[in-house]
Amino acid sequence: MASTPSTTLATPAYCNWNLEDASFPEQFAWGASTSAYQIEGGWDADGKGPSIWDTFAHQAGERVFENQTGDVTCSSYTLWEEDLKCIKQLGLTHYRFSLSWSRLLPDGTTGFVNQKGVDYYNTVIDSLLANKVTPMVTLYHFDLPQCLEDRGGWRSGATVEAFDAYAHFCFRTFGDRVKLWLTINEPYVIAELGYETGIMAPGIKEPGTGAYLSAHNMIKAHAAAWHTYDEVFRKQQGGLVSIALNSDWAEPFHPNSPADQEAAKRHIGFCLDWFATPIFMNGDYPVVMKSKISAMSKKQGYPSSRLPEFTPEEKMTIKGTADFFALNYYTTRKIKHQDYACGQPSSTGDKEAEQVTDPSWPVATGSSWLAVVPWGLRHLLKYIKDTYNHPIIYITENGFSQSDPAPLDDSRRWEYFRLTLQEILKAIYIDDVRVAGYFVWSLLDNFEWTCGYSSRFGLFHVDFENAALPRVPYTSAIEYTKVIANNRLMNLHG
Ligand code: PNW
Repeated sequence: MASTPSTTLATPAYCNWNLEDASFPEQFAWGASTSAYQIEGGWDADGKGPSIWDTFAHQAGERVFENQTGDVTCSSYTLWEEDLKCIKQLGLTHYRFSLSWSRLLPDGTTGFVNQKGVDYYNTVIDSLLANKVTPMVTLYHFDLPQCLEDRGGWRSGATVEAFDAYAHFCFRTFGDRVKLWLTINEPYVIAELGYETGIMAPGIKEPGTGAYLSAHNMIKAHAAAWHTYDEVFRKQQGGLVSIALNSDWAEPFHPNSPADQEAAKRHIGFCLDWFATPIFMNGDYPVVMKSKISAMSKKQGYPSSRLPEFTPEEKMTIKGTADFFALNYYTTRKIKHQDYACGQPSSTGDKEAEQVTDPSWPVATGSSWLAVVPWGLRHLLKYIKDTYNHPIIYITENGFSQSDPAPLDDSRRWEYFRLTLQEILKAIYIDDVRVAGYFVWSLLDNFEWTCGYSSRFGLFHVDFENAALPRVPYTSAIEYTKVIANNRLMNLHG
């Protein structure tokens, strides 16, 4: 069971500070991650209800690259055995996947349970365990049941209750075997891209209010689910529950400019801390968010802050509702202070920080936003250690995309992984950060949201033109297998 890593964090005697030779801690979790909508296909198979991503991708208008959809994608709903082969080939100790809420509960409520959906996930979980692979299960990865969105989605308190009931159902149904749970994947991305800019499903454009309101409800939903686990299931099941938070690392554009230094802090304040401060610290939003949004709302003529408030009871309920820290890290930004005088409300305006990518940083070929900055992860890990009371941290996503068509020999990309793993070793052995595991995004090339199939994040290549959807390892998969088998980076010359 994944609790604390069993090794101490001091320098092992055999580590001569050549990080090429240092081992990862014993029991280190080596994983890969996926999510239901991105890999399963079978969008309406066997009684599955539609999710907001089914609706969003089916709407014409180039919301997704070339109007592609996740209708079939890797077809993991029917080809699970193929995925299992990939997992076994890598020698993963852990596999992170998500449950499709509307495959289990077609209208989002526990009023009707789709047994075929339960059977599917039972097969996945049982075969992982039979192969000594620990499942890490995300309850919700962007694919809200459409029926719930029709009643307000994450802007409505009703979704908080529905999520808690769904979580209860999942803990009851799968919790005898699943011991590592994540409630929500990247509430930041859901809030900002789903309910503020509308770039992702459900495509709501409510700048200045949509992100804050939806995030408010997601934090409450997470806390409710954690309490359900804590009160009803923990004693018997003995698992751990957290939430997967994404964050960039941020550096001031002008290192000596106090304004840029503050803006860099706000970049993290308005992303990671937005969720981590209430959940890990005090049940409330970061002070910097409260003061900025309140001042900006006032300037814009609002009677009160556009950031909702938690009641004292809610704060008590939210505080301390995570059993470990789950971090998704992809990139780093340089941040400039930027005055926002415009009257139009927007969450990015509230932050008064402009993000710039250093032109010297390489960019992953499949994602224009993904500047490759491995050392940013070390800084972020240290920040989490110092800010959130030295938690156990699982890096639940990290990866680098290639554009389609992608060569199987992706040695350059493997170099990015290697450099990243070296930074994790520094975090563990030099900074004393308690990193308990690392999960590559993603096991397979898959439906990369608005980029469709043009952006390939997989350790395994999937040929989407071939009806059999064959999975073939990239060089990165072969190299990752060696790292996992040895529990350390291999010396380049050895
Ligand atoms: C994550 N950004 O999303 C998700 O958890 C995955 O489903 C996704 O496939 C993966 O990262 C790669 O994109 C993100 O714009 C989406 O910074 C957007 C951003 C970061 C993460």
